[in-house]
Amino acid sequence: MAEDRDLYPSTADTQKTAESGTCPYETGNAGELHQTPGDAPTLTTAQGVPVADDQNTLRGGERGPALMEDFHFREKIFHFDHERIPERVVHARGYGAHGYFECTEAIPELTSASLFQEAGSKVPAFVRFSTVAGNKGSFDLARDVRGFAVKLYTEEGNWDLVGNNIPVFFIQDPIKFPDLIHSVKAEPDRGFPQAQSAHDNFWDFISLMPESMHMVMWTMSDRAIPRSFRFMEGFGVHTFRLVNAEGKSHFVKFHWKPKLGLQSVVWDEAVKINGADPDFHRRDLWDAIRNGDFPEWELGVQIFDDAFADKFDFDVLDATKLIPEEDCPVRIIGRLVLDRTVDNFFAETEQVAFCTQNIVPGIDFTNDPLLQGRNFSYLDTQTKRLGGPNFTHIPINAPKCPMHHFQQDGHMAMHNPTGRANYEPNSWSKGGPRADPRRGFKSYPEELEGTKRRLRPESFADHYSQARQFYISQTKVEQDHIANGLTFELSKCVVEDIRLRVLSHLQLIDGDLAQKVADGLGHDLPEPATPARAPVDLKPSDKLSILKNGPSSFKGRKLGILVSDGMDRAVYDALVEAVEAEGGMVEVVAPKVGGVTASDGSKLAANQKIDGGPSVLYDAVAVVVSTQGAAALAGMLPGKQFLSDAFGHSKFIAMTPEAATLLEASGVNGTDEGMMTLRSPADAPAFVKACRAVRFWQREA
Ligand code: HDE
Repeated sequence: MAEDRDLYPSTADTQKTAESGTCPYETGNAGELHQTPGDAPTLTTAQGVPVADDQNTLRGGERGPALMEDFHFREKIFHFDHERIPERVVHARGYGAHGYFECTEAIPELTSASLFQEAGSKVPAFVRFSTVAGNKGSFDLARDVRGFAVKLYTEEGNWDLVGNNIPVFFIQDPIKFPDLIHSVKAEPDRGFPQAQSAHDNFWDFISLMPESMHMVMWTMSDRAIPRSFRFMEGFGVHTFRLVNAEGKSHFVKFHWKPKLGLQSVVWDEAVKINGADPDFHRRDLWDAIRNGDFPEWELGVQIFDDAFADKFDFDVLDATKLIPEEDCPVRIIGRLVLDRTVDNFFAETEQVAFCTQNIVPGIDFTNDPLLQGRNFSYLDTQTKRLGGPNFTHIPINAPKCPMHHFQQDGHMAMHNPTGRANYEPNSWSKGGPRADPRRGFKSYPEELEGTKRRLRPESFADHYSQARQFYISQTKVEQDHIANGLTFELSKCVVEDIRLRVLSHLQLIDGDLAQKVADGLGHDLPEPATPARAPVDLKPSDKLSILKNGPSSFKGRKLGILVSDGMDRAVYDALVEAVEAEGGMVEVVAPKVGGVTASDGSKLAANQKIDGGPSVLYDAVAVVVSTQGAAALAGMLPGKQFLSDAFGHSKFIAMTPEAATLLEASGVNGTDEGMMTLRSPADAPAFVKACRAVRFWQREA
């Protein structure tokens, strides 16, 4: 039998044979690169034929023509030619990781969904974070919404919660989605700009779609430039239903809350990070998981009923509106932990197919029109992107619970049941699976009535009140960033009428904001827009601000330490110790990647050479240098920028006294409480404690 298995290995075994194994560089066995053929598995063609020479094509004569019969060459090139699949039409650039979801509070009174029945029960999860507008090869820190798509492999099928890091959306009706996306993507005649909304087409569309004003306030805020996927919230956006075993339904909104608190970067930093490390977010996720610092989110639910929905100021089916947490608190019922990086980016992150229609018994849709429209789009787009209806056979998409159905054949069919019965009902004795009304999915029997019409309900008409609520809920620093974001984006619009049209909407949101943006653009304020319904004043909500929900420690953050030859090793060691005690990370930046020699003669390896490790890559910075080292760095542009940028981005900065020359050369005049001197190792803990606040915002004011 064992021999049979070797002769006819399963698909999984075949895949294993093709694995190249662990990289010898990672294991420190770089010598393995020069293995003799006897040490490694024999290279074969896809048909399993052993290959004798993978360096040279088959030729007629030494300098003669290549021969068509070279099946190894043709197969290799043919497969390479077909390696790419279409990128996602939106959310093309993304990064995924594996983990699990654990129920921390059972809610059987609200839902029969299997994953919420018992505190402590776990299901596997796969999460893909993404940007929306940019192509697959664009940069991570575009000003954009981030996708937060979660696939939970439950005992009763896959549940996909395909959310974003912003709790509302631009549009109310799915028929406008192609227009929205066309407007934000590269303009069709010129093929640019890439991965940005700062252009005429986007703002032209937005200014003609007042329903987008609330979402625009979010995308112009620092929510659209998160520091890390690990420090951002996720939202299901739509109102869904939870249905319990008795068939009773409650409305629900889903929230993912990062355990590390919220944090974003500032715009100038985002622009520079995109140059310094276009993969900043994916690298951050990879590094954190590989370092065992597993990112974690709490799953929260806002539960409400028809009575709440009826007295709520807005329509709970309108995806451009949120329900403030102060009005309906978020109840924490679980946690999501990402603890495993992907093994193969294409197989997992690229081929994962999220579909909003993937729900499980105990969860149901509402009549949110956007959600209903999405239910069509996701299944449709996967069929095209992954080449046919059998994308559920791909391991990352396959449920991890038993599956029995009569779907068959099609391109690349991997599940091919044996036996005669492939229809239902049938009269064969073991005629295959049957529907089970006791445990099968049942749609909530919501009563429906109405006339068939194309319309936008009156209850969707207020487009400005929640936009204003968002703005007044922000700190002064955040409000300034929103004004700056709008000013920057609109200044990239060539057509003045578009800028003025946006200003006419901003006046309905907040007069001061409109004035600031008008001043920034150098325009007089135009007449305010005429709203379909006059906005009302809503109470501010602290939960809408990032800075009011920031971290309480430096955990998960990174300190960049700029060092030079002759540096004080003890000060450096004390910094590392203090950061690690806090759960943070340290990266060493040096004039040369080979590292430096400290004053005590010890060697310190560097993670980055100074021009590859600008301060924008770090949450806070320290400069531990000798007098000569400081003078040498003061003569290098990246050395000076390390400090001037950290200062300009309101970061906490610590320096040994010898760094004075560099500080002066960097053009930073004077010091403030966000800058500290490291006179001895004993000063390190106080500095790291100060870093818990992440930024010294007083400097910006
Ligand atoms: Fe999506 N969206 N979307 N979207 N969306 C896609 O599906 C669509 C919307 C979201 O990491 C596509 O597989 C329509 C809201 C995420 O693979 C596509 C409408 C929210 C992802 C699609 C919306 C999202 C997508 C493209 C308006 C937040 C990435 C590739 C009715 C709640 C998933 C794909 C991943 C991807 C359609 C609006 C989130 C074309 C028609 C609202 C996170 O099917």
